[in-house]
Amino acid sequence: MSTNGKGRNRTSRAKSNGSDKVNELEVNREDGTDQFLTTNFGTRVNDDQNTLKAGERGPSLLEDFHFREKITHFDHERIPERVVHARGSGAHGYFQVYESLERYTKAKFLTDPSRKTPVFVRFSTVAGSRGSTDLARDVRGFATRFYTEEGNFDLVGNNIPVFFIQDAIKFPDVIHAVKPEPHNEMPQAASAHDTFWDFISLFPESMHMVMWVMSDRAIPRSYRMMEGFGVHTFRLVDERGKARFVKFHWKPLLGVHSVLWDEAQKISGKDPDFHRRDLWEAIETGSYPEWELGIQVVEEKDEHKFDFDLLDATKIIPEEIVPVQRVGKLTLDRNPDNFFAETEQIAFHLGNIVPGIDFTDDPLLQGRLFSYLDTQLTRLGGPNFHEIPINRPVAPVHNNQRDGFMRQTINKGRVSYEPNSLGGNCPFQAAMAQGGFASYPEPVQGRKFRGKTEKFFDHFSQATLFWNSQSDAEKNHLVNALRFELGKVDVPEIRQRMVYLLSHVDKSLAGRVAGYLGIEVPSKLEGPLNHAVPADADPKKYQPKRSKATPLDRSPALSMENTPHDSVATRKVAILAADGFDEAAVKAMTKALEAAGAMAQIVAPHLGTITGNKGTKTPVQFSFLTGASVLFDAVYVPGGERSVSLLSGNADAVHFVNEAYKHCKTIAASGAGADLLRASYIGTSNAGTGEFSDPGVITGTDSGVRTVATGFIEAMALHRHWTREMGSPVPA
Ligand code: HDE
Repeated sequence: MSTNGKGRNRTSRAKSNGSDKVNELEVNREDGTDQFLTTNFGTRVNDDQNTLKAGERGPSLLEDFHFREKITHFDHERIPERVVHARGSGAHGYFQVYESLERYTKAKFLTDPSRKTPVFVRFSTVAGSRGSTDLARDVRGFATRFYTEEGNFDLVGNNIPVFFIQDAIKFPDVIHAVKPEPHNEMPQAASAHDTFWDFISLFPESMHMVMWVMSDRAIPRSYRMMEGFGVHTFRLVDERGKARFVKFHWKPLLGVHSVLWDEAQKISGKDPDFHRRDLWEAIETGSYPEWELGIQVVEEKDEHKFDFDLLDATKIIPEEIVPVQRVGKLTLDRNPDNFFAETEQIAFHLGNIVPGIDFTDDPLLQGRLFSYLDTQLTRLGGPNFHEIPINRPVAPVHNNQRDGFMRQTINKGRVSYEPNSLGGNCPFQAAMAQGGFASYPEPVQGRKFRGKTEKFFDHFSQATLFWNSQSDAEKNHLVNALRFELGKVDVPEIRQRMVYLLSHVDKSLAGRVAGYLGIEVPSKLEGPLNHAVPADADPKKYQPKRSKATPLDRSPALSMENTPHDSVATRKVAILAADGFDEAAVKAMTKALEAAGAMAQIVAPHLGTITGNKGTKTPVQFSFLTGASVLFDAVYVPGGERSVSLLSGNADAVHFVNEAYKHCKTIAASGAGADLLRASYIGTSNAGTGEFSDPGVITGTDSGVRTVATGFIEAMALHRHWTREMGSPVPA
């Protein structure tokens, strides 16, 4: 079967160099350069400016086939957006395993280190519509398709390792609760509203996930600086048929970093495409995003040795208990040619699996296995979405599935059933030795049952573990996130129930949130804690129970503080300058930053060029109108008396510095540049001494700019200087 005639029917394939999918897509690419404009059926168009009319001022004619084709196609350009994860962005790349994992799995892409397996990754937010901001407080989707020689494998994960619910049957409920409220469709892309917190306050099962979503993880600095998680426990199966449990992780080589909530809200206005642009630009400039694939492997005999159930998607396996082995690398190196054709039409599905990997009975995973295929029927308009170029595997496809809307394959022969004698019983089944997928023969027994086993009811131990593992700054951010979110809730009873639930995670956390909301933490509330109880069940059985044996007080791996803080690669630095800036200092600073992998851009009072102290005209990338501190990681102010005096008298320039300071970013100044810092809040914060002792504020002379650059780069690698938040709040 083929729409391209080339390659797809190959039964033996040359080894991949990572470009299999690139080549496979080639036949579908269209480029109008130097070509005539035609109709969809190839007739060259002579007039694309005027409709065909009866008479010079007469009515349009039905006969105008070109007009009707053009408008009809336009009328049908939109398809339904994804019901969740509608807002997203993606890229192509490849995956390569470091060394054979044959000790765990027979999956070829995990056992052949010489092979570069093509991938497509789509990142997303969950709740917002297609056009919503990238910077919403939300979980991020991290969905990876591996186009392996044995078929597509889709690892459809998130940037948070747990989920709100344990059973797929609650998914419509949690999503309805978080989506804009149905009567007025507000708010967009935000969980800060009554229906979400109403649901959560009645549903303690979500509390671990709530801790993560209220943490800075939900406002990443970049898709390139997020972890990814398969969330569920899966299985790896080796050549002999032995299975082990596995959790999948993606570890970003740039570390895990986030922005502040105030910053996120401002970015949403200044550049709602911030993450999309960041990913696009990184790839265009050759700074290819990279992640290592991590696996946590658990022997089958150890299935029950944990104080939580491996099938419960609201739990992690702490890395301190089962270490993450880094086994391969994912690199994203090519932007899509067309957003709709590739990023929008990709249809991920957990059921896209290859021999050597298998499912578990996690009831969330089991439900997802149904949902992903089902949803594409509506979104992509019928059962043939697998033929869309981005969805086609690089492995050959032969089966007896036929027809349906938009069928593209021209199946040859009279046989479309099996068994058959007329077609030599082709296509034929593959034995396991020939790569046939055979489900892992997991023993299953028991009676039909709707319910949960006991370990599933420990809703708080890991929520507390997460809280205990956060740094002071992270705790403050989490508290503020809850204050913000619950502060947007109107119904007092919902706030009450929420602070009560929080008190089961940590009393000080609950107290700090309640204090801000101006309420008491209730010592008891009427009714059960968990309201998600079957009609005939005993509510007592459904109430949360903390596990008695908590093996860990804290897990350092859960704190972003412990992520690598040693690189400024791909970080964006704003150089604030105006006419008269010190050219030599800017040149030396730019050189040092670029050598460290960072990117420097000039922000000035106007666009075009500014003239340095040696008379050189220098291009400006942003003005204070088109740029903003929230779009940068750090700020440098070079000397040059005139430049600094112009900037010090410019309220936008002073605001730029104040805001960067408020958001705990690294700020450097050389020579007279320090005067701009003195004109900002930083000056007053130093009690008028004119000296700068704040963490992350680096000053020096213009001639000594190399020393300034060294300190600047070291401080910037720390990402942020959170201790500044502990002082008095900066007015910006
Ligand atoms: Fe999804 N989810 N999900 N989800 N999910 C979809 O599939 C669903 C869940 C995730 O970039 C939908 O194609 C159910 C967990 C990502 O295209 C839909 C349940 C995790 C994406 C769907 C979950 C995810 C989706 C909507 C509870 C992390 C975006 C459009 C059982 C492990 C993929 C679509 C992309 C998308 C259903 C829970 C991740 C409706 C029923 C847990 C990254 O099928």
